[in-house]
Amino acid sequence: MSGLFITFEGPEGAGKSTNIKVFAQALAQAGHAPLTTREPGGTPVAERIREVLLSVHDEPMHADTELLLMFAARAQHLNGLIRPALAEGRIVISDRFTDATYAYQGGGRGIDPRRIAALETWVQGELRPDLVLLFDVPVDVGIARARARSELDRFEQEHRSFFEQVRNTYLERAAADPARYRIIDASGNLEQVHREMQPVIEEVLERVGG
Ligand code: Z5A
Repeated sequence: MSGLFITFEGPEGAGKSTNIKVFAQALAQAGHAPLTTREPGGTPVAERIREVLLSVHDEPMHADTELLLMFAARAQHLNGLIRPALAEGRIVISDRFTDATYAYQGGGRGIDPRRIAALETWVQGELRPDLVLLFDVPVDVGIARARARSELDRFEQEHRSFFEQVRNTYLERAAADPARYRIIDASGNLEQVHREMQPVIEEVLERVGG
């Protein structure tokens, strides 16, 4: 038995965390029991690694350290939570996954995507998300939403050009594999974004039956 692995991606402030709840609720109403989780994090050990990744430290974090910690957290998350849930046939919805590594560590920090691909194969084997919802929002809109919300973490303190690279990398990846990616225009109000998400909810329900 194998479930369905769905990821929510996008630049900061795109509304992933807000909309994942609506998406999961729609699946639950149709009789499913989706597991929602997030990266970096998702298990106690991976959440500890998340704290290190998001905190501001007295010394700058090297890009390689950041990359390896992302995959360390992912190995824990995959083996401790995602794979067992998929093996039970569940729908797993993760707020970010390896596309974020290509976008942030690859696009944003400039790490060669071949190095990311090597770690991806090592940690994940053949496992890739079945479906990626890419919440796309202009950088200024995303930054304004995130900044209005809370104190800035280590990533949120980056420059605008960093976030432009992140957004462009996401869009390039979606364009290269349209069968797996669904782009959601996340620039409108929440009601408009929910309408954008509706066809994807229907598509998922068709796939899982319900
Ligand atoms: N990261 C990485 O570098 N590499 C990796 O491999 C992985 C992650 C897995 C995780 O931080 C950071 O880790 C992330 C990338 C990096 N850093 N950044 N930037 P996080 O989980 O804390 O941050 P995030 O994933 O970016 O979450 P976010 O900033 O909260 O974005 P969001 O989940 O897409 O947005 P939200 O929380 O749903 O909404 C943000 C605010 O906007 C909130 O107040 C909402 O009420 C509001 N909102 C949302 N949608 C709308 C609409 N449509 N209209 C108006 N207001 C809205």
